Amino acid sequence: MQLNSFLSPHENISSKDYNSSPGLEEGEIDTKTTLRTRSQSSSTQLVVPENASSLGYINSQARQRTEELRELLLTHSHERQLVVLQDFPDPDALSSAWTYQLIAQQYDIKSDIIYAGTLSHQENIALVRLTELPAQRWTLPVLKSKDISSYQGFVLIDNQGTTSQLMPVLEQASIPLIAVIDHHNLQGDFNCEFVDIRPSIRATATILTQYLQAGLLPLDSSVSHHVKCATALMHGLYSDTNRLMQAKEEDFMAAAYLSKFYDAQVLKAILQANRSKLVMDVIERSLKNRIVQNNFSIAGVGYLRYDDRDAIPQAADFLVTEENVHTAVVYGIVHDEDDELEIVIGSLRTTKLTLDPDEFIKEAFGQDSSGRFFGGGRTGAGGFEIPMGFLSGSNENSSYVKMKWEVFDSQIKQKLLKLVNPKDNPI
Ligand SMILES: [Mn+2]
Repeated sequence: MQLNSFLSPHENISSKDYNSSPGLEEGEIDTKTTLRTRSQSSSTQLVVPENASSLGYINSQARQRTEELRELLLTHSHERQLVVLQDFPDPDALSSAWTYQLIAQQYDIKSDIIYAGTLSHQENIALVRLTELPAQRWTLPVLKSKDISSYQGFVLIDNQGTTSQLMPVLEQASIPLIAVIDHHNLQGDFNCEFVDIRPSIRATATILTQYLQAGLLPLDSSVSHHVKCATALMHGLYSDTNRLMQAKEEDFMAAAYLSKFYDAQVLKAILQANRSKLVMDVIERSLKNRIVQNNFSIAGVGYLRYDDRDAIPQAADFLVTEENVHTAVVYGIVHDEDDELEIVIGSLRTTKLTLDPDEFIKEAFGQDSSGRFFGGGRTGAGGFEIPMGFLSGSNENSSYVKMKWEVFDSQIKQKLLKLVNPKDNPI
């Protein structure tokens, strides 16, 4: 596939093309002297730096986190790091990771952005191609074939390690987790040097943009990869906030800053990427199979290829637009022909303000034997992945294949309907 060849693990477009601009001198932004608070100080109060015209507004919490990150990067300068994304990275993850990579370069930290799954959403593929975003696909066998001992640590961005297959291998190799930067609800305790998890923010791209604004890497519109990175961040912000409709003040502030650097033409081209026929087919199946109860629309779409995995959230996006539906859940069995692996993958989309996707998914599916949840979420959206264990793997016998789907389909439906149907179990 074109995509895979573009993202061949042997290809490394991450380092040599980007000349880092000179690093800021330490203490160049002195929060104590250059900031004036508008009113009584509080951790979320907006503060206006003197150079606000060029950097925009950032609140004191963001500024403090930035200072902590600066310290961290100084401590780790000259090291090599891995930036680990969820298996199916979205624009928010991809753009945030790239921004981190560019920031870290200022401190002579060389990082590789990796993910184990695939890019399957047409917009994500367009984003990576059009901005030459330096993410690399490292499947499990690729990771195992690498000498990862040359990395002194890894960083999780837009995820907390629960959605990456690479985690166990990194843990086994004793590569330390150095930082977590995310906006999803907290999914565990982290014993690492830097944690910036802010669920009140709608996109990780906002958090990374704040680091830029606070001076970790001032963008320059005459630098081509700065423009591309700003475009990627804008796309990340757009897609995680439902085209800014769910954006909050800080997200708008970040978008305002990025608006001075991004390339509107490129963003338009990314957003206009067409759906593949396979995605259309999955949407069709979701429409045919959906059941609507109590304003929930639930649809199982059967089997789909690994590369088409992103058709599931797109089908959920579509189902939630139906009149009288506030929440859509779409799921299917995704199979990876190379690894003979099968996994149930699902997506939830909701427009109901009082429904917390994170809580809903955790409540519906519970935890596995090691206490791990099958998924979680953020505002308006959530996802889950349920391993199929012994039942995983393809089978020639078509009635067996059909039966296996029916078993999983009814089990998932039953768990969802328990929450959806208030007669049985009010939420
Ligand atoms: Mn995100």
